[in-house]
Amino acid sequence: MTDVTSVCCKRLRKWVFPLVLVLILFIGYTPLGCNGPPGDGDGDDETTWYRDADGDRYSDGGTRESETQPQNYYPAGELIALSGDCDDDDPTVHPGAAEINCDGIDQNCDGVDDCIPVWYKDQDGDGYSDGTSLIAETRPSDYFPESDLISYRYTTVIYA
Ligand SMILES: [Ca+2]
Ligand SMILES: [Ca+2]
Ligand SMILES: [Ca+2]
Repeated sequence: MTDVTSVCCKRLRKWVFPLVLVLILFIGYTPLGCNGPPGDGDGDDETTWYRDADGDRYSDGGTRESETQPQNYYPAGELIALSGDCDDDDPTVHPGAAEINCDGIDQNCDGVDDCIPVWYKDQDGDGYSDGTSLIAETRPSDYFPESDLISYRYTTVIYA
């Protein structure tokens, strides 16, 4: 005669113990349990990443929260500034970049394209410049704008 209790215990050992083990492993890697390893998608290891699409190390201020590094996004420690890049498609444009005079592009992201007038030297006043030019806000003595001269040359440029 078969012992019912003994058969029942064997079945219990065969199915319940593996089931308990699977449950322990499952709970260990879900939000119900401990934090899983970085990159497991459970959201416990999310970092703020800052966008820098042109690689000039100035972010345009765009961010993402993610456990893994998205393309064109960097951690704060790898960037010079976390915002302020007014053209994140052009690495020559960012705060502190050298401004090119009056080219229609705001290289240093200060909100304006610097447009300082260029003056051409014509000391004797005959309408012909000797080729010396100067970039300054106000007209220096013996210098004239291009529109006032018959001829000018771009040989020498002096920044005031
Ligand atoms: Ca950038
Ligand atoms: Ca840029
Ligand atoms: Ca400019």
